[in-house]
Amino acid sequence: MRIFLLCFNVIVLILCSIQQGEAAVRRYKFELQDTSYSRLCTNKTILTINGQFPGPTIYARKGDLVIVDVYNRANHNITIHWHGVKMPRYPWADGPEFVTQCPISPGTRFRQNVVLSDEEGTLWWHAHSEWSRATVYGALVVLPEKKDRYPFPKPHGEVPIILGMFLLIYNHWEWWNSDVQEVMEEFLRTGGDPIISDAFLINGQPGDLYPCSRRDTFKMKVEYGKTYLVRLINGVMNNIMFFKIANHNVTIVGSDGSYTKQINSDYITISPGQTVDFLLHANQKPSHYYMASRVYASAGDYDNTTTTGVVEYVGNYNPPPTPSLPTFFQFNDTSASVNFTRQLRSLANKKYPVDVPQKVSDILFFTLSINTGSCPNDSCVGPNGGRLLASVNNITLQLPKVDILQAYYKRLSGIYETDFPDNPPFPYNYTQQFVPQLLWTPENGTDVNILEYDSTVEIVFQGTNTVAGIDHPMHLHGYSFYVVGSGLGNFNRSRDPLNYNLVDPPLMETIAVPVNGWTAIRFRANNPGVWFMHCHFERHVSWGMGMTFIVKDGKRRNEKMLPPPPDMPKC
Ligand SMILES: *[C@@H]1O[C@H](CO)[C@@H](O)[C@H](O)[C@H]1NC(C)=O
Ligand SMILES: *[C@@H]1O[C@H](CO)[C@@H](O)[C@H](O)[C@H]1NC(C)=O
Ligand SMILES: *[C@@H]1O[C@H](CO)[C@@H](O)[C@H](O)[C@H]1NC(C)=O
Ligand SMILES: *[C@@H]1O[C@H](CO)[C@@H](O)[C@H](O)[C@H]1NC(C)=O
Ligand SMILES: *[C@@H]1O[C@H](CO)[C@@H](O)[C@H](O)[C@H]1NC(C)=O
Ligand SMILES: *[C@@H]1O[C@H](CO)[C@@H](O)[C@H](O)[C@H]1NC(C)=O
Ligand SMILES: *[C@@H]1O[C@H](CO)[C@@H](O)[C@H](O)[C@H]1NC(C)=O
Ligand SMILES: *[C@@H]1O[C@H](CO)[C@@H](O)[C@H](O)[C@H]1NC(C)=O
Ligand SMILES: *[C@@H]1O[C@H](CO)[C@@H](O)[C@H](O)[C@H]1NC(C)=O
Ligand SMILES: *[C@@H]1O[C@H](CO)[C@@H](O)[C@H](O)[C@H]1NC(C)=O
Ligand SMILES: *[C@@H]1O[C@H](CO)[C@@H](O)[C@H](O)[C@H]1NC(C)=O
Ligand SMILES: [Cu+2]
Repeated sequence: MRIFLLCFNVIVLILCSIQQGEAAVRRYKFELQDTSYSRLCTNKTILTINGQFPGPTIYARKGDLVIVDVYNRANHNITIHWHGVKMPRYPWADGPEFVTQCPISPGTRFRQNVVLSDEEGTLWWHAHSEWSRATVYGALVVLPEKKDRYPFPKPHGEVPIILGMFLLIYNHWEWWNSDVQEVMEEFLRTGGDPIISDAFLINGQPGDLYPCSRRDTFKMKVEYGKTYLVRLINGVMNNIMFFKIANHNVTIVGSDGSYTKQINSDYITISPGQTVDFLLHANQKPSHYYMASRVYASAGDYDNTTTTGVVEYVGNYNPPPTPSLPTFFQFNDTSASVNFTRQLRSLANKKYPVDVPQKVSDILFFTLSINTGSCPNDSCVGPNGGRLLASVNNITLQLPKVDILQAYYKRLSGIYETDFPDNPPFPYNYTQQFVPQLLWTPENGTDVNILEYDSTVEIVFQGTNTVAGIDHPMHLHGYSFYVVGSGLGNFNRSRDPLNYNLVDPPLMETIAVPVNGWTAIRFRANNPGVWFMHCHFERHVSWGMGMTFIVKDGKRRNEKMLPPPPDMPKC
C-alpha cells in the first residue's frame, strides 16, 4: 500500500510539474531478452527489447509523460537511457549506469518515467550500461501537440531510420560464443583499440553489399510526387557516418529533437547519438535507388563497408537489376563532415524562439584527449606497451560502485569528489603535431563539477592531438545546448567569441567536436540533478572520456529535484 502510494505520488508530482494542457500518459512494456539474429551468414544471439531489433519505437506528443516498465529477462545487467529527453528535475530515470542509477539486474524490473517537456522531433532510447547499446536501442518520436502542426508541409508518410553496427566477433581462431560485452572486456584488458565492426546496419539490416543479407534489406516505398519525413538516428557505437540517397537531394528540417531552418543537401553527416530529420521528395524517375551510409573517419582503423537500404517508387516500370549507389566523399573528408554540421541553424522565429544566453556566468574550458596509462611490465598493446585511456581536462573517469545521484541525494561520502576543474591543469599547444609524451598520462578520478541553479554556462570543448587527434561527439544529459561556435586548431579566447552565433544557433544535445578543433556551447543550468556528459564514441567513454555535472536545486519549490521512485534498482 505504502509503495503504491509513493509511486503514485511521484507520478502525480511529475504530472503536476510538467506543462498543463493536453499532456497524456503513455505506457510501454520493455522486456530485455536474448534473441537470435541470422544475417551475414551467421546465427548469433543478441540482446534486444521485446525480441525486436531495432527495438520498439516510442510515439508520444510534446509534453507527454511516457511510463516504461523495463523487465530484465536476460542474463545481463542493463540500464536504459532516453537520449535527448531532458527529464526536468527527474534524473532518476535518465539511465547512465553508476551515474544516476545502479543497473537493473537479471530478473528485476524498473518503472521509468520518461518526462518530456519542450522536445519535439526525433530522439531515441538506448542501453547505457557497458556496451549493451550495440543492439539495445530504438526510436523515440515526439510529435507536435495535438492542436499544433509541423513547421513544414505535412509529409505524406514518415519513417524512422536507425543506423547501427554489427560485430561477428571472430577472434582469429574461433567464433566467440558471446557478445559485444566480450569485445569490451577484451580491449579494456589488453589496453588496445577494440576490434572494428564487420557491418553497418540500416534498421537492423546490413543490406545488399554484404554476404547472405540481401533478402532482408530495408525498403522504403514511395509514391512519385509525394514528400516523406525521414527520422535518421545514428545508433552506431564508434563512428560518425555519412548518409546519402542516390539521385536525391533532401531537405533538413530538424536535429536532436528541435527544428532547424530548412537546408537542401545531397548528403548528411550524423554523429553517434545525433538525430537528423529530413524531407525526402520523391521527385525522380520512378525506379529503385539505394540509400547508403558509411563512415567518416579522421584517424585510425575503421570498418570501410557500406550499408544500404532501397527507396522503391511504387508503380509499373522495370526496375534496374541493381539500384544505383550514391557516391561518397573520401572517408577522411573532414571538411565535408564539418561543413554539414556547421550549416545547422535554429528556426529562431516567434513561434520557435531562441533563448541562448547572451552573457554567461560560468566559463568552462574542457580539453578532450586520448591518453595512455602504464601496464605492468609494459604488457599492454597500446603505445609503448601501455594502455589507451581518454580524459576530459586530464581526468580519466572512474565510474563508482554506487551511483553518483544516490550518493548526492543521500549525502554519502567517499563516492565522488566535487573538484572537477573548470580548466585543464595548464595550457599547451593542444593541437601541435607532436604532443610530448610527458603529457600523455592523465589522472584517474570520479569528480563532479557543481553548477548553481540557473547559472548560464559556456563550455568550450578543445580536441587535443595527445596520442592521436580525433573527432569527439559530445553528449550532455538533462539539457539541450546551443552550439555557438566551432573551428579548427586551438580556441583563442580573445578572437573566437567575436564570431559566435548568438542569433540562430542550433539547439543540440550531441555535437561533434572536430578533430584537433574546438566547439563552444551555451546553456542555462535550470534543470537540477546529476547529469552525465561524455563522448558518444563508446570506446572513448570506456576509456574514461566523461564527467558529471551536479546542478544544485533552486530556491523555489518547482526548482528542486523530485524524489526518487520507490523501485530504484539497488547495487
Ligand atoms: C538460430 O538459432 C536459434 C536458436 O539457436 C534457432 O531458434 C533459429 O532457428 C536459428 N535460425 C537460423 C536461421 O538458423
Ligand atoms: C542537389 O543540390 C545540388 C546543390 O546542392 C544541385 O547542384 C543538384 O543539382 C541537386 N540535385 C538534384 C537531383 O536536385
Ligand atoms: C577496405 O579495407 C580493406 C581491408 O583493409 C581493403 O582491402 C579494401 O580495399 C578497403 N575498401 C575500400 C573501399 O576502401
Ligand atoms: C585522406 O586519405 C587519402 C587517401 O588515403 C590521402 O591521400 C589524404 O592525404 C588523406 N587526407 C587527409 C586530410 O588526411
Ligand atoms: C567546406 O566548406 C569550405 C569553406 O566554405 C569549402 O572550402 C570546402 O570546399 C567545403 N568542403 C566540402 C566537401 O564541401
Ligand atoms: C588509472 O587507471 C588505469 C586503469 O584503469 C591504470 O592503468 C592507470 O595506471 C591509473 N593511473 C593512475 C595515475 O593511477
Ligand atoms: C614482470 O617481469 C618480471 C621479470 O621478468 C617478472 O618477475 C614479474 O613476474 C613480471 N610481473 C608481471 C605482473 O607480469
Ligand atoms: C600549435 O601547433 C600547430 C600544429 O603544429 C601549429 O600550426 C601552431 O602554429 C602552433 N601554435 C602555437 C601558438 O605555437
Ligand atoms: C595530467 O596529469 C598528470 C598527473 O598529474 C601529469 O603528469 C600530466 O602532465 C598531465 N597532463 C596534462 C596534459 O595536463
Ligand atoms: C589570439 O587572437 C588574437 C587576436 O586576433 C591574436 O592577437 C593572438 O595572437 C592570438 N593568439 C594566439 C595564441 O594565436
Ligand atoms: C550487476 O551489477 C551488480 C552491481 O549493481 C554487480 O554486483 C553484478 O556483478 C552485476 N552482474 C553482472 C552479471 O554483471
Ligand atoms: Cu571521443
